[in-house]
Amino acid sequence: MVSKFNTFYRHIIEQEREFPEATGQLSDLLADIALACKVISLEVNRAGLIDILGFTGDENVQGEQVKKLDVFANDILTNVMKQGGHICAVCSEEEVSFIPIDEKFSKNKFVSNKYICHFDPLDGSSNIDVNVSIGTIFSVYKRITKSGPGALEDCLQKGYEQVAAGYVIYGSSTVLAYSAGKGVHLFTLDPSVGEFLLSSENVSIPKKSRIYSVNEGNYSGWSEGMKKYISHLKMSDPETDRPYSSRYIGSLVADFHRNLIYGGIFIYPADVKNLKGKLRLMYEANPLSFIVEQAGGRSTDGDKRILDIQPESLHQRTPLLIGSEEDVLLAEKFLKEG
Ligand code: P6P
Repeated sequence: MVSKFNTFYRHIIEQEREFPEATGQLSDLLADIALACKVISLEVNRAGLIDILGFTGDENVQGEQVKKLDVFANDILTNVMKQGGHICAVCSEEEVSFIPIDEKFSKNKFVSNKYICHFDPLDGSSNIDVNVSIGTIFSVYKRITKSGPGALEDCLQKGYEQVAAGYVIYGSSTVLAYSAGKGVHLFTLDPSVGEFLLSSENVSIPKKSRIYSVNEGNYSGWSEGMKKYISHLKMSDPETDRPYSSRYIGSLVADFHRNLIYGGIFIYPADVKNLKGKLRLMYEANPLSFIVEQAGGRSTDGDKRILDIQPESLHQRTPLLIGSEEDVLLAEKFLKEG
């Protein structure tokens, strides 16, 4: 339980003071992201009331029907980032390529655009029309190139290079989770004052759980090892807390957030339809892996640590096993044994 009243901005400023070299730009950048997500939260919560539901008729780079709220969230985040002046490139799951941003967008010439951001502006958007929780996922890296607009090399860094990452879940309440490398902290939006208020500090994920989260509709396309692992979880053995409970919302941020708090393993493995898995490395796997490791959990593709994967392209996909450390280790063992 949190004993002190604190806002997201005050919290990141306090964290900033622990980094002597901090210039305050990362704090401002994170505050910009929180601002954009407050606006998105307002729209998501009004979506049922105004004619923003339904399809724009367009398709995104993933070939998925784009919902109007996806477009709205993408535009808000991109524009807030551009105006903030702290970044040299924006990479969005909704955009075919990265958006380079030159210093000219910086209102204050002394603000160097030394970061880059990756976003999944509204993950789980297929659930918008049925009032299931959806979310924004974000990831921040320091640029590699020295100045001017960002380049592709700035955008294709390994996940362990992230300086901050987090997500906002638009559910029964709007909750922001982030880490800047010193633990995972949760904030709940108080719409009456328009502030994210600290609700949990230094969140840690239970080392072992009784919850697994996977789309069992893909069972026939799984590897033998994956089939054996899920069957193992379903067997009755009180000594090893089995059978596990199956919980699958179909909205990654919602499934991840539940597992972060209660413990659990989320798996989206490779299958015959998705040979590289379905989830995106840069927009989903890396930021959530940063968070889960900061919370004491584990995240791999079944073989390699997600944060160690060298990205080859912006939209590349990866199998993902993420959550409670002991559960992920056991799942890896089944997958490797086949
Ligand atoms: P499936 C939503 O489209 C998403 O990207 C994630 O939020 C979610 O975990 C996954 O896809 C669900 O995929 O194939 O189970 O519907």
